[in-house]
Amino acid sequence: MVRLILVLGDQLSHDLSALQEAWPGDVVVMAEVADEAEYVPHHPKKLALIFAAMRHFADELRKLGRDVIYTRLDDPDNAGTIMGELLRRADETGAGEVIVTHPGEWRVIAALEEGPLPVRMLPDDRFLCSLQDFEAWAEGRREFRLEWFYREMRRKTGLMMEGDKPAGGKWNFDHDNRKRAAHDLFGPGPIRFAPDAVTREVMDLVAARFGDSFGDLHPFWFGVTRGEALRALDHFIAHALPGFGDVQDAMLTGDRFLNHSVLSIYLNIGLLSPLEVCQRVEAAWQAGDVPINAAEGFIRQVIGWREFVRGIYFREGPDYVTRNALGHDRALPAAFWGGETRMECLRAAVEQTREEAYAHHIQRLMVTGNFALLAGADPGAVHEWYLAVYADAFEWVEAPNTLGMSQFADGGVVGSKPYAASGNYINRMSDYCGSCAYDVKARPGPGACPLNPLYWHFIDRHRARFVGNPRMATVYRTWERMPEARRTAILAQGEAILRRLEAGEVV
Ligand code: FAD
Ligand code: DLZ
Ligand code: SF4
Repeated sequence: MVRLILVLGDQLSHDLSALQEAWPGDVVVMAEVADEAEYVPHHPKKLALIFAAMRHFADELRKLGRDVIYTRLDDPDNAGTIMGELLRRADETGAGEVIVTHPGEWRVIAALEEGPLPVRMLPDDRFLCSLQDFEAWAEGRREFRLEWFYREMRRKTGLMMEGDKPAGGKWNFDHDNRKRAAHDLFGPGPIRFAPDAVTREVMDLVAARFGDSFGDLHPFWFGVTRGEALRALDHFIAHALPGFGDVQDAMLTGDRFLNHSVLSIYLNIGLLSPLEVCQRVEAAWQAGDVPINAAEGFIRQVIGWREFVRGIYFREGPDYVTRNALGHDRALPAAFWGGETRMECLRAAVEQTREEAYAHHIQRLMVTGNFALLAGADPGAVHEWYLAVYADAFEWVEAPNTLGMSQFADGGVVGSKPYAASGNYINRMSDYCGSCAYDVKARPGPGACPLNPLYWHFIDRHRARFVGNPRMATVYRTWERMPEARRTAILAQGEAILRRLEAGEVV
């Protein structure tokens, strides 16, 4: 009996478990469908990346002798959903079973499980920690902390290990990675690829169907094949990795990428595997080409954070994305969708997001994420924004970062304290404040940085929840030591800014 091997748009790996399971005669099904393209308003660059990479991958599979049935978005018979396409192909081929590698989103899993076709889901072994192994690690722990998980992953993979000891005598070189913004930090930037004929055709389709969505399609410079992704990896290792750790927390107006790898777009759709990327980074360190803090810092992000958030997403279950521990319910300010703002940090992060479908971690966490948190924005709306606007956004990785790490909507599953910060943090780590309409150092008043009163307003309104948290003790001591009159003035200004945001006024 023929079986359908479903390959989703973020499963473009030749060693995918579903492809390995295929017998001669099985048919690979790939489909561009409206349902996936429209469930959030994806950035046009993200859509072009996924569809162009899917088409190139299907061509590669055919060249390898696979039988592939591919549905284009503009196919007049396109059923519009993954399940609809599977049913159509099952009808055509007489297939009685679907084989798929575990999808990265509960919504897609439910659609497959609830459909009329028998579906067999195989583990996604591109990840280094299986869901069972994460469960075993998490079982019985009072709280989940990245550092402990990361050490297990180092031991498990053997990456940067000397016997059972971490290379260099320390697990974590993060304290070396706190350089502030300075113009000598300018990084080399990611490698850019010219779109070929296949990609240009996809771009025309995306422009015609999704041209009104938030985000610039042009210039499109992402790689869309494994070969290009490997070149992007080589480029990163040769040019940006040596300085990776030092500037991990910096932000600069004139440099959107600094020394970040911009590899998440390739890792998350399967063009690169996390293990091969880390092994290449380890080899560069062993060869003496990159310092230990750079190699360790990078590997920690990939085998630590990336695997950790996936474990949490699947462990916490489908309701994770609806959590709202802090009871925040304001609309997301229009500035997130390109509306006017006088805040330079926010304007710069949103502008670059619109143009690149990319922002680095500190921009996501400490600019857009921090502002949404302090403004009390509905975490569901914040989640939808991040899922839509970044080319690397898939729910398994986006949701725990947004709802957990950034918005504390999960009540502390991902992080032990909220990532809330005043303007001082942004001033220390970036050059944004110098060209801002607001003064980051001013006392409460119309020209003062809004993040400062919003920060203290956040601290004050969530006092009951956080005052007992040892990691927040200094913050509450500082707040409570301020003269009463000053606190009252700060809270009044914070309240006024929140009212203005609610009224849709420009902040
Ligand atoms: P680098 O700084 O070069 O880091 C190297 C790699 O480490 C990344 O490619 C990525 O694979 C991994 N990594 C680093 N930090 C994390 C993290 N916190 N969680 C998971 N992997 C990590 N990452 C996504 O891949 N998709 C998302 O949708 C996404 N949404 C985010 C939303 C918010 C609110 C925040 C705060 C972070 C989010 N991240 C997300 C994590 C991180 O910001 C991105 O992985 C990173 O910016 C990607 O750029 P890069 O490849 O240049 O990363
Ligand atoms: C994100 C995405 C988009 C935009 N389009 C498609 C598509 O048309 N066909 C497809 O198979 N996959 C697509 N994807 C990826 C899926 O949404 C993805 O598999 C889930 O989000 C799980 O990570
Ligand atoms: Fe952002 Fe405040 Fe600095 Fe302006 S002054 S860039 S709003 S932190």
